[in-house]
Parts: sequence; C-alpha cells; structure tokens
Amino acid sequence: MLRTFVLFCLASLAIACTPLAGQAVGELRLDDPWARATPPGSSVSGGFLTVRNLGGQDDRLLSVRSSAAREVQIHEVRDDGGMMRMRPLPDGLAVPAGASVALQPGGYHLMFIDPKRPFAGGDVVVATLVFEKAGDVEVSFQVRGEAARPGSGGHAHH
Ligand SMILES: [Cu+2]
Repeated sequence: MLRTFVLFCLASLAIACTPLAGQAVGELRLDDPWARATPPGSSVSGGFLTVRNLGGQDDRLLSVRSSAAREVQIHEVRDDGGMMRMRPLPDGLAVPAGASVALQPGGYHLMFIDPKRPFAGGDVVVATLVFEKAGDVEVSFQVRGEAARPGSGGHAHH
C-alpha cells in the first residue's frame, strides 16, 4: 500500500500527493502533528508527530523553533531505574533512510518550553522543524485535550 502510494507520487507532482493529514517535504513525510494542551500550572507542553523517511539518505531532526514558546527541545524518555525520565537529545533525532520515527507520549517528543500562552484544545501551534538534509519544515500542530491528567505522559518538569 505504501509502496503503491510512493510510486504514484513519483509518477506525478509531489505537491498533488500531500494527503490531508500529512505533509510531504522532499523524501520526508510528516504525519499527524499534534500538541498536548498545557496542563494547569505547567510551563511545558509535548509535541508529537510521525516522521517517515521515504528516501535513500539518512536525515536528522536537528532542532525546532517556534514563536509560540520560548524554546522547543527534542526529548527522549528513558527508563532510569524504574523511573521514566526525559532528557533533551543534544544531537537531535536520527531519521534513517526508510525508517519511520514516531514522536509520541512516553517516547520521543518535542517539548515546548514556556509557551507564550498556554496551549488550549483547538489551537494550532506552528513550529519550524530543522532537518539536516530536508532543511526547514514548517509544521502546524493541532492542540488536543483540555489538560493532561497529572502524572500522565511523563511531562512534568520541575
Ligand atoms: Cu519532555
């Protein structure tokens, strides 16, 4: 199914192939970008999407910036002796050729630090993802939910 779609895209103008829910940039497909509504009293929100590299060249998400937050970090979640902790990835996130990398609750994610105003359900948060090969890609994150339950998703910063 995927292969059929790719072949179809190669055979036509790539811009006509961008499905509603996704975004095609060169060899990258960015699917379902969404952000979590900022929990009450929190100064961070998580951002999620799936990055698929349909090309033959490894790529890497190097950094993210957004006018909606003071800073956007790329985080991973690790099991640290039974405690799930997250930490920034200093070298960004590799997106190997042919791979699909999911940024999702409990795993890799983007961390919007100090949103200019809290993200609320229904908002759209625009961020620029900077890839090593694909360059700058502007992505619109749909904000979902009113608030995360306390302790869910491992997104509490102190
Ligand atoms: Cu985080």
